[in-house]
Amino acid sequence: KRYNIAIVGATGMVGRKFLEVLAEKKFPIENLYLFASSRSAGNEIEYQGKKYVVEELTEKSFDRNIDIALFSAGASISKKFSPIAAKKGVIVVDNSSAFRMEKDIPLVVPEVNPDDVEKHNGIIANPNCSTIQSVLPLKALDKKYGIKRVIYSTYQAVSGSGVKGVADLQNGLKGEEPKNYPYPIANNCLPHIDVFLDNGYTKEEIKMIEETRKILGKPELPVTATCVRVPVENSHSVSMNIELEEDFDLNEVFELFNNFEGIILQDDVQNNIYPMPLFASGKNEVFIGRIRKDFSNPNTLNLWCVADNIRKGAATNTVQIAELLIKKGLV
Ligand code: 11C
Repeated sequence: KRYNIAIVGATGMVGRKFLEVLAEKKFPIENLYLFASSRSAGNEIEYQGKKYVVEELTEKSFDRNIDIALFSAGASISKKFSPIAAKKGVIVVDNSSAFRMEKDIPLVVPEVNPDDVEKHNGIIANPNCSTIQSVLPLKALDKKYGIKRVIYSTYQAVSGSGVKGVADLQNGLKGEEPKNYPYPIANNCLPHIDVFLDNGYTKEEIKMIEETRKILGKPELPVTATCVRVPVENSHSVSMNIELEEDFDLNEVFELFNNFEGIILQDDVQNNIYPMPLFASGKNEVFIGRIRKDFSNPNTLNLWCVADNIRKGAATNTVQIAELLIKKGLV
């Protein structure tokens, strides 16, 4: 069987990556519809040798027989158009933050909580990029030992801010003033991702905390985060300090990660083997390394987790959710 697929935000960084990933995975597409704002309408995009004209997204866009719509056009577009699409029988997989924390909307990472898709009411949310990569190792550990507390420190690439972030880094390296960030990102680090909230945290940090709890199904899990933008073009890195409910054996932990779908273990420090953003870029997996005991606290370990934020952190995970819907016969 083949499916009618729509992409909302088709001309953006993630929208284009959707197409790349769909093609790589040979996703069974019957008809493909590309939507964007009026500014991009009329542009042509090639998919598997055929040219498609980008249409302006309107309330009538979903008056066709569309099975699944992949949205990545920002939270306000998702808030307005996802319910319209869902009402017309389209299953929306939404990459924005619009619905992630809504009780009746599943927030899914297919390797971690695949069964949550079954509870959907027309909309499924794709988590924040830095959350997605982090919950894979957490799930592997939680199944075996139980997780007690998590401390995240992130090193996030400028592609997380879209083309404007990448331009700030590239132009900043040539000496130009920043246009997207409040300070230069070239040769700098900004402990500031998304807006600051009244409690002193950024929204990105709160997203990581709340989304982790929801995906793992542990609403009370103590989690804290410091999110930092670094002068790296693509792929986010996360330093994770994880306290477990019980003692663990490091070799057993290596084994757990080796056998967990979607994780690639890169941990051989004698030979300088550890994950790095430069080499994770272009890949769909989550890379884990630098696994070691935290001697300052019982039952605690440190690890370093790297993934392509536009692939596993966005497009790949969204397409995997669409594949999961098919696999489970939900579409
Ligand atoms: C960043 N994590 O790196 C953000 C981008 O909630 O989907 C993704 C924002 C989101 O800036």
